[in-house]
Amino acid sequence: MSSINVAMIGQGFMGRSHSNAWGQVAKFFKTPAKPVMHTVFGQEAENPQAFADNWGWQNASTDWESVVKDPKIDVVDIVTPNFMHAPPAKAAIAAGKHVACEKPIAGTLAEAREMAEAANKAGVKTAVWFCYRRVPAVALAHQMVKDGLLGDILHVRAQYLQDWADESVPLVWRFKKELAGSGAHGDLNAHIIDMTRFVTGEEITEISGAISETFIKKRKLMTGVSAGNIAAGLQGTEEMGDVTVDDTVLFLARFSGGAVASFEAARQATGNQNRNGFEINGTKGSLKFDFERMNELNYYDATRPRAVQGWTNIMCTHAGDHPYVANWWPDAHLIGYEHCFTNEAYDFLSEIAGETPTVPIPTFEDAYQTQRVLEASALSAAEKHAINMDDVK
Ligand code: SOE
Repeated sequence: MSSINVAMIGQGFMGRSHSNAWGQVAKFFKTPAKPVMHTVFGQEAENPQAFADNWGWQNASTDWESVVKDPKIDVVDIVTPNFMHAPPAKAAIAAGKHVACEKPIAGTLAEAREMAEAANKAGVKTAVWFCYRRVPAVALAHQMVKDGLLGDILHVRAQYLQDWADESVPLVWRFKKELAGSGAHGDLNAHIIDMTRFVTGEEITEISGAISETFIKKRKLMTGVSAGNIAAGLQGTEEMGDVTVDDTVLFLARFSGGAVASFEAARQATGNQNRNGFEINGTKGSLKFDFERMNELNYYDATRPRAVQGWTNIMCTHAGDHPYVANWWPDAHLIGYEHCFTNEAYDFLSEIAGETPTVPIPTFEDAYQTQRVLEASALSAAEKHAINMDDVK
């Protein structure tokens, strides 16, 4: 089997999930080429050598510019905070590399546009890690809508609720505008915008009624380098710093097929850990998904005789029937968060090799469309009126 050299720019939470994916993918999937974990970049203070040793990268570097230009590298994978997506992505594209990048594609719409344009012009393959597309239940929902099981889609509700209300959560980069671009909006709404665009197969055409709020305005300053990992229990000092991004953003939307939609991203939805999901109602039926029960998809078939209609809880764990499942464990043994990244690494390797991925890849162009929706919603919140997506480029 041929091999393909991967370099990863950044570390932290996503660096760990991507390293795991690159390390696992050829063990569980029949990949067209074997990914070699060639080089990882990290800042000196992050100790990239220790990260490389732990995760199986062959080399560590503190100079991302030389890494992305290295002729030995085929794929550049970017997992830095959002403000640092565009510089390595554009440099890698200019060097003719295929590029995978964490979401949201960029901190600003202008950067997202430049990245998409550069990739289109260079003709390299790109992917943005909207990992929830690769949950088998979400990929199944996409297929069910495509197969017409929901009929015409009339109504979409999407929410991404997290519980970061506790003030012990320190001032990680996700709370700083200059590093993240926005808060819950780019971090969480980006996922549910992508997921609903993916499942419905439609574009968002209009945004209205957006509300943006920052409830927790100060958090404890952190010591040391942020691993960006709330769950690891980062420590804060007694000194406080300003939160400069939103923590709650709601908005309404209209899809190209005419459906109306609501989106909610909230960081202080106490009691919701990673409650990321949707409900989609169509003329022939409905679907419900909640990541906190990620192996399940709820389906309501409204074409059945009224007397026997009811919600069906589909366990998406059947190797022969559900996307990706056959590559993991025997039927019914469930998968988790990290599997979505490995599924995605497989799809990107397939795409690079000219094979059809299991479900479509969110390319830079695709992620730029999601970023336009984020921008339109931010405009609607600031200007307090509806925004036609044609006016947001
Ligand atoms: C933090 O809010 C975070 O890790 C996001 O950045 C991820 O994209 C999300 O899926 C889980 O939460």
